[in-house]
This record gives sequence, C-alpha cells and structure tokens, in this order.
Amino acid sequence: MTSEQPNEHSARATTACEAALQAVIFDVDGTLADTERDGHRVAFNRAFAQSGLDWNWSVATYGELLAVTGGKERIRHFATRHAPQLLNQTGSATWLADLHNLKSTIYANLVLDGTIGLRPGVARLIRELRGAGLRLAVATTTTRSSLDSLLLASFGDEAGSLFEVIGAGDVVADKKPAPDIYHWVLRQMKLAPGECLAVEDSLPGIRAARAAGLPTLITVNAYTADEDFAGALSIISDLGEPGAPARRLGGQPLAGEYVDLAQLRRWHRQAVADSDP
Ligand code: XBP
Ligand code: MG
Repeated sequence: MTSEQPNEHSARATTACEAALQAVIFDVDGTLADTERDGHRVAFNRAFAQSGLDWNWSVATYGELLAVTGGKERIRHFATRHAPQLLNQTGSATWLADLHNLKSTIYANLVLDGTIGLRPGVARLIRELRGAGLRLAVATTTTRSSLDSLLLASFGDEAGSLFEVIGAGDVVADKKPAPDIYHWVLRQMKLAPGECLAVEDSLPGIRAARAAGLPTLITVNAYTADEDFAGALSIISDLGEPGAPARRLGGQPLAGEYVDLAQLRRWHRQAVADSDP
C-alpha cells in the first residue's frame, strides 16, 4: 500500500502570510488522556480472557507493544510471534476484527465508567483555543468509537462540537509513524502544515507529525518519558494548570506555569522563523 500524498495545499511552501497559527491538531492516546496502561491494555487483556486466549499483556510488555500502532495491528503482531496458527486459519481476518471489536466495547465501557480522565491542562487549553477561534482537529490511530467514548466521558454535551475534523483509525491505510493521518487531516481542513501545530506524546506520533511538516509539541507520559524527541518544538511533562506547573524537559522554553494560546503562538512563531531559509 502506498503512503498518502499531501494535497496541493498542504504541500506548497509556507509563506510568511500563511504562517500565523490557525489550527491545533491533537493526538489522543497518551496526549489527551493517559489511556494506554489502564485503559487500552486492560481492555485488550479482558477481551483475550473472554475469547479464551491465555494472553496477558503486562505493563512492561504493553510498553514494548506500543511501538506497533493500532489495536488490530498490535494483536496481529503479537499473534504472529506467539500463536501464528490463529492467523493461518480460515476466517482469521474475521477472528481478528471480532476480537478487536470486543476490546473496543470493553474500552468504551471503561472510559464511560470514568476510569480515565483527561491529562492536566487539556480541557482548559481546548476551551481557550475554541474561545479564541482557533481551529481544532484530531489525528489518531485509535478507533473512532473509542475516541468518541473518551470525548463523551470527558466533555459531555460539548463533545461533538469541539473538533472540526477527526482523523481516526482506519481512515488511512498506513498508521503512525506514517504521516498519512496528518496529511488526511490537513486536506480536510485545507490548511498547510506551517499554519498548524501538532500535540503528541510518542515517537510514532512525532515521526508522523514531523514527516507531514508540522511543528510538534510533546507532552510525555510514563511510557514515553525517556524517548529522544529530537525535532520537537518543546518537550514538557504535561500542559500544566495554574498552581500545578508543567515541567520543561527539552526544546523551547515554557514562559509560564502552563501552556496557553499565547505560549503556543510564541512556539509556533519560533518554528516558522527556524524554518525560514
Ligand atoms: C495510540 C494507538 C492506538 C491505541 C489502541 O493511538 O496506537 O492503537 O493504543 O487503540 P494515538 P485501538 O495515535 O492516539 O496515540 O485499539 O482503537 O487501535
Ligand atoms: Mg499518542
């Protein structure tokens, strides 16, 4: 399968007048919420148990498996190594899809039960950006229904109106670290990468965003804190809140205690200046 190509708009050179920050594109898992260890991992394990599989992904094993993005892809990767016969049998594609659907249902219930909250500063920043008229989008490898459950649990009635464009799951064939999901979102928004800023948490995430030409802010989590995020605008512990400061771990300085629109604009201007020939 060939990688998606950027559209004419997103591929053209960013000129000075295009360079003002228009949109922020958020990753989901690990960025909006710490969903992996206590959400997706738990849901995978429960789905395995309910399907008669004796697989159990420990916190450490799951950390290694996160290099494979996408839940179906992660299951296939594991099965290839530990139970290849399951992939060689007739109907294996249906087996895999059913197992992943079960996992997604379990995950949705976990999230709707309130097991997973948004990370610090996420709701505050999203509301500030919306209020200021910034355009917001999502670029994630996760399944759309899982994202919808997270947004509903976190934002209630606001959930459906927060993001103008949502690029999720199988909307593109090649998941992160391929840039395809970012190209897809940029095409829907008719924006050039230099007009946007991405917020990510992982190496596949920053690779995807940077390959699409997006300046990228990193908020780390327990699974990604030790990664080398070279090329990030800034690397911080989280978005921070008044009275609960974010810590800067690398890249451009963070002026105050927390990330707000003014800070995003400063970082974005710096990225545009650095990319000027
Ligand atoms: C992280 C992922 C996802 C989740 C599992 O996505 O790789 O696959 O781990 O979700 P993000 P699904 O790009 O938001 O960091 O089982 O729905 O694929
Ligand atoms: Mg992520």
